[in-house]
Amino acid sequence: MHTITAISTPHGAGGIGIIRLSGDDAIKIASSVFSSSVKVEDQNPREMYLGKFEGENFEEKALCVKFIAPNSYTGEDLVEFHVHGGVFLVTRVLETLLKKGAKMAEAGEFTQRAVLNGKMGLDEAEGVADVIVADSTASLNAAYRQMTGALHKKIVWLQNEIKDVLVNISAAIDYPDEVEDEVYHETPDKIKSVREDIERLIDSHKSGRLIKNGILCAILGKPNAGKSSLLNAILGRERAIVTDIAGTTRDTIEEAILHKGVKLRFLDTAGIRESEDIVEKYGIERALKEADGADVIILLLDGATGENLDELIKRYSDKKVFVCVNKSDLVERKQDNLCYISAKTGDGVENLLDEIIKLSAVEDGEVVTSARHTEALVRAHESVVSAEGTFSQYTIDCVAVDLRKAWSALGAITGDGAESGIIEGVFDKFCVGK
Ligand SMILES: Nc1nc2c(ncn2[C@@H]2O[C@H](COP(=O)(O)OP(=O)(O)OP(=O)(O)O)[C@@H](O)[C@H]2O)c(=O)[nH]1
Ligand SMILES: [Mg+2]
Repeated sequence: MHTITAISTPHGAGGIGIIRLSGDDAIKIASSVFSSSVKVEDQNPREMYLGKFEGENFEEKALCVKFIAPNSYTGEDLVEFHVHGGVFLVTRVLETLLKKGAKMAEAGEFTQRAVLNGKMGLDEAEGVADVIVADSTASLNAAYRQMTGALHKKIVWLQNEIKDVLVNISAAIDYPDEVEDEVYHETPDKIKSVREDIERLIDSHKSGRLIKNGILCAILGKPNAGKSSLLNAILGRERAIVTDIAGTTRDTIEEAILHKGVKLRFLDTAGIRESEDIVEKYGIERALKEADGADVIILLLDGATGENLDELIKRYSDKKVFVCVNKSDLVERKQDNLCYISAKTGDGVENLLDEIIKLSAVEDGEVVTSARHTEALVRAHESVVSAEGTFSQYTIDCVAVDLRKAWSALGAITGDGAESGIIEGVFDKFCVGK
């Protein structure tokens, strides 16, 4: 493959800048610009050498490390230069390598080559991208597991199960007298077990999505219920304006925290009531609209006055709704069946956060965090369900057609047999240099 190059460290001044070269001419190009006590060709792979990088009208003291195919990130010959992390310098190094014949790498092209060279599956490459953008312990851990092949193994295992059934079916078609009974006996159970595993993976996406994107919680309630006070109590700082005037908050305010390694995003909203004030009306419309996109609704009641929020509970019946009575510090007689908090004293707030993060808890096994993977799993599921239906109604070779479809749908996850359009689409989202 032609040799590509890119700056792999972020754009900006830093301690070091790393420029990568990968492809057939990587060693040759590196050798033409870098000199040390040992020529690049003779250097030991994976060992750093201190030497001189010589560009047009400049020199730099640099470290060089080479990797020889297939033992590199891309599976090709790969060289990295570690230089001082000045924007001007790093860019000059890149320009030098381009002049020497390397081509500028596209976004994610190093990882794309790793996939094409069989160093990792498509899903593992997506895990790499997720590790880079992870912003919570939970999302980082999920991305790490995906990058190191946990989901990959599961998908390959499912594909092998399907392949086994397909082999049996073709044996049954070719030698009907010898194997057919056995196949008829075993096949439904095997297909059922594949279907159940796929269902579990699809279900895990509910938690996976929350782990990856954070759990969006909209705080809703009547004016003065204490919504902004609750946001401030959660953040531990005075982010939103709090007054005893009903209708203080107009615009929605979003802020995020990490609670026990999980990212929680909170939306403080305008208090819901009938209003003639045009600005407040807009605020209320916005509150309801943004809450429609939330994962969790925290319905806050004012414990000091008591009120009815049935209408809101009905509107969000398809979501996880936590109904909380605020201002517990003012409530004398508490009812057993209600959840009390106090935004003022902080009472019950930690408990509420604990309850919210339980939504992202994964029972066991692998968790699917990607919408692309879920979509492929849904397609695989449809075909497996159809195979089950076909098995009971028609001949066994029809089952094979459906199972082949399921096998291919699973392959789109790992990249095994995936069309090039799918693979390119995945790498569009990567950064240059990865
Ligand atoms: N005693 C007590 N007062 C509270 C508590 N939470 C909020 N308050 C008071 O209730 C009043 C309204 O609080 P806000 O946080 O502004 O209420 P809000 O729901 O954001 O109101 P709007 O923005 O108008 O919709 C303020 O005077 C707060 O100090 C609480 O837990 N205990
Ligand atoms: Mg408010």
